[in-house]
Amino acid sequence: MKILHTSDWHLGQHFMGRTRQAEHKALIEWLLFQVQEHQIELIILAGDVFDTGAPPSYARELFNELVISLNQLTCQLIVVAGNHDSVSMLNESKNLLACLDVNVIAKTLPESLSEHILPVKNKHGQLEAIVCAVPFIRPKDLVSSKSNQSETDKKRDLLNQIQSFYFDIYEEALNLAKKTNQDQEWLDQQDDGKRDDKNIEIQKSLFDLDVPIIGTGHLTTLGAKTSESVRDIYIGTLEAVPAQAFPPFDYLALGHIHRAQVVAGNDCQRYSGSPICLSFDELNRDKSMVLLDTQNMLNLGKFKPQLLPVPNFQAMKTIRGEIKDVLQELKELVTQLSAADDGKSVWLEVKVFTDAYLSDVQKHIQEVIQGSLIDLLRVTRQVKTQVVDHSNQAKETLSELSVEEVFDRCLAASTLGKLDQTESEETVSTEITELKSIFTQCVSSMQESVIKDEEELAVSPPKHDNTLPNKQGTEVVGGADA
Ligand SMILES: [Mn+2]
Repeated sequence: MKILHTSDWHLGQHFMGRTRQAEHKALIEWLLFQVQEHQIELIILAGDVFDTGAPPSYARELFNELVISLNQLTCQLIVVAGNHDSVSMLNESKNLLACLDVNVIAKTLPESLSEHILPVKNKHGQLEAIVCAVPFIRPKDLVSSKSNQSETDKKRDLLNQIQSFYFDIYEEALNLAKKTNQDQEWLDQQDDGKRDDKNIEIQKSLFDLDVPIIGTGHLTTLGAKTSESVRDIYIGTLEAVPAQAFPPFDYLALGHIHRAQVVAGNDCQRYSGSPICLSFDELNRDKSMVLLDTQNMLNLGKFKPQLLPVPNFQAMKTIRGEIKDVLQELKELVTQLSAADDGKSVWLEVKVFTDAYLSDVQKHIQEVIQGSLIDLLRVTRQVKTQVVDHSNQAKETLSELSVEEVFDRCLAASTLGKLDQTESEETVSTEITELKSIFTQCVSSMQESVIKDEEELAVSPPKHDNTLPNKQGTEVVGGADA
């Protein structure tokens, strides 16, 4: 049986003012062709089906049409929710979709693990795989947070909870696989006596041995390479889950990271990546889906994942450099496009290294691309004199600098200070001013509370009753945490 792993479709994405409707439509058409071509019987969509919790109607319509077409092709679909998906929105049609061979798992249910275990049968009703369908984990679904826990303890607790959740599901899946093995043994015993050969053969094949167990997840694993469009997700305070936290699935179908990659060097733990570029920094990376064949399990004892390259449905390009080089490259691109004469547009991002104002730069670019098929989506500028001179700072020590000076240095070193941004310079300078004023307020309120503490210590007699809450102290701790 052929199984396809994909993720991060982000149906309904609005990309810098452009719709992805045409691309997603083309993607689904391509996918349906692949289903027929490779006789795919199951698709696992590992989260972020939709870009938002309230996707536009056309995105829902596309998804519904896909469901109908897959059903006609007797291809099953398993969808787990990602961090972009709304649990309630996906659950709305869960029961309806179940009638069409689509399993939707939107929420982690530690109290009913069996909900996450999906036996997958082929067209002939034989068990081919067991899928442990785990969506994006929201910590409140797993843990009840304890008060007075340090960040480190919280992280450790959460990681343990995630790990046990995965292992509990895996164990349940193993039991299901074992149960089918026991049934197999029982059938083997029947072989000794007289039996109806044909019937036994059919029954035996129903309980195939060594059924592969496939896991899913929508999270960041340690060391995974992200891209601009990936919204950082923290499961509570946990920024990444180590690969060792997962049970030994025969295949782990991951979502969330848009660059296709294997995890921890294991060919059978993979991010399929998004099928279309969701940000400019995903360009020049081949987009693909992962094809699995349960036949591999019988022949090799493990899966041998194959990549299905996804065609590019919308040309996108980034041009970067000094303004004169950028303009030159643009002119060449305009000539190329008019020669190709296929009516296909190019979505363009320009990064200029310059000290000039952005509006001037934009004007020059617009002049060159006017009337062409180039659709300019974003211009950013990188200030040439950005390299910070550290020579004078080398001899400085922290104690020589004021608190405000340290903060200014931090700002200068941050992305805000680097001015490589989409917003105008005015927005950025307003942001910097605001940040500085918030920082000054924080510092002065901290200084005030320190003074108050010192005054209290000087005035009040030594404490006798330790059980009395110290309001002042609580506030200081709260302030430091925030
Ligand atoms: Mn995503």
